[in-house]
Amino acid sequence: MNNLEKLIAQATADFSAANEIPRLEEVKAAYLGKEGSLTALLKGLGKLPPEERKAAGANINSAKAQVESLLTERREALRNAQLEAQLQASALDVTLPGRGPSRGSLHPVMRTLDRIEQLFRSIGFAVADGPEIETDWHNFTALNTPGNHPARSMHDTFYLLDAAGQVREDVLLRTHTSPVQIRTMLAHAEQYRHLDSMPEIRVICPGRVYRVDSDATHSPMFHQVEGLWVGENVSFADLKGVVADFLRRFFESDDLKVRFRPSFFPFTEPSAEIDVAFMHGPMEGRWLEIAGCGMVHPNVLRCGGIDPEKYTGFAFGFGPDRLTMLRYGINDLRLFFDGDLRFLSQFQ
Ligand code: 2NM
Repeated sequence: MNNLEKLIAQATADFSAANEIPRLEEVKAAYLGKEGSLTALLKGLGKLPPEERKAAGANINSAKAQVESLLTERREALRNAQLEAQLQASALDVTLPGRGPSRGSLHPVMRTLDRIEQLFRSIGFAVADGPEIETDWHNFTALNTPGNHPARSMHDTFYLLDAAGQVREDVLLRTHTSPVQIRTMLAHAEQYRHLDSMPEIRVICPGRVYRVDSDATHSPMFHQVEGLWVGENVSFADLKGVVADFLRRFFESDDLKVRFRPSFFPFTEPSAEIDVAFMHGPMEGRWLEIAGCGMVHPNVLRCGGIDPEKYTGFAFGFGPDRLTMLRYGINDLRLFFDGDLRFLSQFQ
């Protein structure tokens, strides 16, 4: 074997030893690069005696052509192998069953709302809703909440902006569903205005409400269900019966303890907090605050167009988010509103 044949044999061995294209390009430089062995041979031609130059030049160039074609061949082979590997890796198994659309499910809080509506409908309550963007009159004034009440401050309530970006004092995101009760009373009073007496109002108002508050137990948007029963001779005793009966049915437990603890709300007088205690399970014997209630304040009835000398009423408010947490043993309220399917799909 002459030197050029050895060089070609060595290049063949070096190229096939290079298993990736970048490595191959490095090896190429050792032959064809500026400092490469073939390049050096070509440069050395000038030092040969003139009569040998032509034949030597032809031999070197032929060797160079062979090395280049070996290189191209190897490059193609590596490229094909790479493509083949990629195709293998992303291969589709067409025999697998199709994925299809996944089936959604009701949000756990909506399941609770459905259940609450069903229970109240069964005792003759209607279900009403109303706007989430409210006037300050419906949300506060009509609910006997004075102008300087802290709930009216921008620290507690989301106010809307006008077109110039200035805070409007008169339009807000409702902080409770009570404005729906005001609207219900006004519509009812209007509907029966020509009669001596009107039929009773029995209504619950489930919906979203908004407050400036955010941590593990408070979300800036949460849910409420408020109830209202107005008629002649509606008493606190009726309130206790309706609420205690509802709670026992909601929690499917006859030995649930229910307690009414005196409290204050601007829109009711007298007012009470409602506590429950489970007589079995992990929360056994612990009092949990679960709702507020009271007899509707005469000023509120008047704002609803109803004569407080003739009619009385009771009202109550629950947090269905909390009821859902208790029912399913959930400890962080924010899980309800993150939209994480790993959480939500557990409530099929
Ligand atoms: C509560 C507690 C006490 C309530 C009062 C009214 C209205 F509009 F009839 F006056 N609706 N809801 C009320 C009363 C709500 O939630 C804790």
